[in-house]
Amino acid sequence: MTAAVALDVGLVVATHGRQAMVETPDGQRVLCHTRGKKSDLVVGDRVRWLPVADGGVVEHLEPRRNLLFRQDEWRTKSFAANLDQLLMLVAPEPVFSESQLTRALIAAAEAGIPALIGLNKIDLPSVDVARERLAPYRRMGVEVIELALKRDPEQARQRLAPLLKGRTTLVLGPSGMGKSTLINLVVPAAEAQVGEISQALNTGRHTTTSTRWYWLDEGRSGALIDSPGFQEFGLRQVAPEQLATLMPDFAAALGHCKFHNCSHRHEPGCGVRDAMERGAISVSRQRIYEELYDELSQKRW
Ligand SMILES: Nc1nc2c(ncn2[C@@H]2O[C@H](COP(=O)(O)OP(=O)(O)O)[C@@H](O)[C@H]2O)c(=O)[nH]1
Ligand SMILES: [Mg+2]
Ligand SMILES: [Zn+2]
Repeated sequence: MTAAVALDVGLVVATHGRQAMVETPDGQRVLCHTRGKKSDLVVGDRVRWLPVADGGVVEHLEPRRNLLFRQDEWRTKSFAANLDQLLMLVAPEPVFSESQLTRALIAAAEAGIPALIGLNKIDLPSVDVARERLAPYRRMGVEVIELALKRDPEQARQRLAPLLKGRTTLVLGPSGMGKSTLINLVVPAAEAQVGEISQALNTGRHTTTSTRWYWLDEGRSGALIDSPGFQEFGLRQVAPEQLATLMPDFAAALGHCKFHNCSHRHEPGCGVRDAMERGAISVSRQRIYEELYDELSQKRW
């Protein structure tokens, strides 16, 4: 028997510096320290830990099923691990960035994590513009869930319940889209769940600077992870040649290019450009592809 087998298993529900709040299978929470200078643990990690006088020490990280992260030029920022799905929340107002949406979807595709889009605030008159902007995403097979989290919470709850049930879902979205409204709607005693963690980890109760794990049900079968908003969403983990394979509308047009290493930008006999001309790929998605291709082709310092 190896030493690891004798250790207790646990789920990381919050991290702060070199500390991690680890939840045991029976729901106890233990404040653990990590060994080494810096903790690489993220919310959703499965670990093995050892009880010590004032809590625990994380000894071992179990292999991750997946990890959602952004890779900016200078640093990697992990969102969470072992996810069943990503829910990208957007709204007509404030106007969301389609580039950010696409970047998040590409990062999820690269990590092998299914993604859904939640369109919130459908009670606003500007919703038609937002629907129009999301039409290409629907066409390429991304499910778009229409919600009015504040205006029609009952409808929202009914719509979301079957999608969230029994799964671990990371909720991402720029600020102002309704993430807090969503958490408060579907998570029982949301404030209490994070209040305890914040107190133990010594982080402010209302800060949105840390990632939080919320159980959806008493049986602890489904969970939401709330993550702070982001400004940049770097995708340096993706090679430019890989981009089209991670964008479903582009991927559907692959396999017909004259050149096997076609960048789908200016080569003759390009199947992707044919698809663009047929209107199968939206103009905004073309623009985002170009922008990303350039960005990812730039040499790192
Ligand atoms: N019109 C409208 N406003 C909403 C709806 N849901 C949330 N909001 C508002 O949008 C604002 C941002 O919501 P919040 O949950 O704090 O967003 P967060 O920044 O993503 O956490 C708040 O003023 C909410 O009241 C909705 O269904 N309709
Ligand atoms: Mg919020
Ligand atoms: Zn091509």
